[in-house]
Amino acid sequence: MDTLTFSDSISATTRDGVLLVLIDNPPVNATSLGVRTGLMAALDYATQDTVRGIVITGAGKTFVGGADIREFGKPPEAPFLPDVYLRLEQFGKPVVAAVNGAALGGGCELALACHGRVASPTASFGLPEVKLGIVPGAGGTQRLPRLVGVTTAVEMIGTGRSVKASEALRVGLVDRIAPEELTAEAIALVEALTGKDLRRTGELVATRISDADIDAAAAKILAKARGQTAPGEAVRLVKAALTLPFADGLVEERRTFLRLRDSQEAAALRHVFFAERAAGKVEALEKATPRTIECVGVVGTGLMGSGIAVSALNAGYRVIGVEQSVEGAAKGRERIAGLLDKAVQAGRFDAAGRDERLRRLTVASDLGALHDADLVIEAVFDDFDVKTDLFRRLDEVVQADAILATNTSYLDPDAIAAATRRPERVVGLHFFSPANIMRLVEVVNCTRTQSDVLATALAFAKRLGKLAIVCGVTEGFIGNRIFSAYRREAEFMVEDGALPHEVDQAMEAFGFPMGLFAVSDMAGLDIAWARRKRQAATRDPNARYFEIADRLCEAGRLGQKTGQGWYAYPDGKRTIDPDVTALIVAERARKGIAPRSPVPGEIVKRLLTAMADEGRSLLSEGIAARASDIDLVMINGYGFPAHRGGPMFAAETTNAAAV
Ligand code: 3H9
Repeated sequence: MDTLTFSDSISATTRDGVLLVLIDNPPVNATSLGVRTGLMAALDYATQDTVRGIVITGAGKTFVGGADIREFGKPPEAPFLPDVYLRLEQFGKPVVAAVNGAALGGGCELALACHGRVASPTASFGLPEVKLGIVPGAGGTQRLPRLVGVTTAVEMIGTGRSVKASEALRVGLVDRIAPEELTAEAIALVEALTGKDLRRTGELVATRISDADIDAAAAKILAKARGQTAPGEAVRLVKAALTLPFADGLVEERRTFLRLRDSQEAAALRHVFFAERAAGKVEALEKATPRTIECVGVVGTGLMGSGIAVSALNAGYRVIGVEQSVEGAAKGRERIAGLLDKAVQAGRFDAAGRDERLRRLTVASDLGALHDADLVIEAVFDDFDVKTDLFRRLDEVVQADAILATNTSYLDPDAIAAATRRPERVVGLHFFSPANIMRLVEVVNCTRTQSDVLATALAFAKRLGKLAIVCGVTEGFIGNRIFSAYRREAEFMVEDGALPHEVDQAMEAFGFPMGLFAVSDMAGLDIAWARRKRQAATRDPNARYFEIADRLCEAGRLGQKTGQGWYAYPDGKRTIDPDVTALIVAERARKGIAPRSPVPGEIVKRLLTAMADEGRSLLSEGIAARASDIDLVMINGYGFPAHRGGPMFAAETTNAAAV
């Protein structure tokens, strides 16, 4: 069979008069210039009488991962993607997409422009553009609602959620799933369509549903947008598919796409996208081979431990939980089963999936049960003596090549490792609560951690579906150190003249889901108070110290759980409390501080600067490998708005006066 070459990334063969077009543009077959010109050339070729129709598929495991994000900083070059797809849709012979893997963004739009779609069982479809701060720009907002209805389209495009092949079939996004012979099924569909009126997606009429239904779907998305522009624009464009002729809808979509593509929000989210890819690459580990992990031990099955256990069960591991008593073990098992039940209710898997996971779980009451574990994660009370004693005992019961991981938040993992006979097999795995939901894990490379142990911890976190960020040993690791700097600066601002709710409102307007003082109230003020008391003896007496938090705790205001903290909570609703304001005013006077109200933009600027300064210290100390790792930690663990790019990115780029 002769191969035709249409560009550097588009080739084709013919079978039974059908042109089989292959998009081969590694790593993800993005629609770079060569793909666009090649598709145009393939369409030119297919006008010949000998060609009956076209099947388009992708090389490798991806169909098409979308537009080439690396081209976004440059002026667009013709042929433009919407024009390629429009020509394809208007083509006089059947064009069928054989979707062999992920069809995302421009890849999904390609499939939408075809006259038929056949998917492999592993295919997925999505328009994730809002996650990049943009909207689909090659017809997605106009074709998807015409194909699957406005409500589904609003939800998919507004959130950027992908759907698997089975859901795509259910909503009408694909015509068939081909369990085995994808190309043969696609050719069969070309044959079935030959000689018939072709179903051109752009010519369909989007089913009208009530405005109330659309608004309800849109409201859900906008409530989560937290000041991000793209989701609202996406919703507006999908709604336009109901009222505007297709051609006008495309013009409006393209205009919006180009405007958003050049926005600060899109630049920030592109930074996040590439930061995530960079985080997985750890220079020192290129030659290290991860060890095989089959069985994971989790010591302590409280809130954190049960979440870790569920994560490991979801990833297919055998899990052995350990508690101190038979009753504790029974309760631990119940807690884990409860989390699995919740996942079933949320539709993540079915009851059979839960039962299968439970069969891989043992919860025991003695450490000896961990004899077979390849990796043991401790999630016990964050106390140095408790942890070192546990590690000493673990050292005795586990195999010589088993890895020991500590989930400590603040203790020194090097000191914990030193309690064992093999500190080189100890690593930190700092999960965030709830561990079965939160995506971030700080993987702590302790001073003596062996490189294959670190590589194993990273591979393990990746298999859990987590975003793993490697960091060195320091109190609080990356996240809590930046968070402490953020909190310290916020507190100093309160002393200097701002009120807690003003700080919170400024950060919420910036995009945090909750301001810092509101978060403290939710978490409880007593934990930090206890830490301050522990550190009192070693604190530098000349360092600036914020006493207002101590005064609140002394007054029994420990946060939401006591009904009062930085705020009051009559009927559970957060309200500004004049007593707190009075206390702040009195403390300022006692310290001789002349208060000054912050000027607009000052709160955000000072807090970003404090975070970025601490970030630079982490970099110079070698605790974090790159600034973008710090951004990812704060976005995924501390609610920093992704569309601001993280503290390091934002401090460089945010115009404080504009926020
Ligand atoms: C769009 O389509 C706009 C249109 O509506 C309008 C146009 C007019 N471009 O994730 P991985 C690189 S916007 C360039 O580890 P996986 C990535 O950087 C786009 N590069 O692989 C990495 O490079 P490196 C909408 C891309 O197998 C390598 O590929 N599409 C792109 O785990 C491997 O990536 C999206 O947002 C790209 N579009 O997952 C989809 N995508 O090795 C974004 C990836 O140098 N992509 N790279 O670090 C994904 O979700 C995943 O990459 C995918 C593969 C699921 C495709």
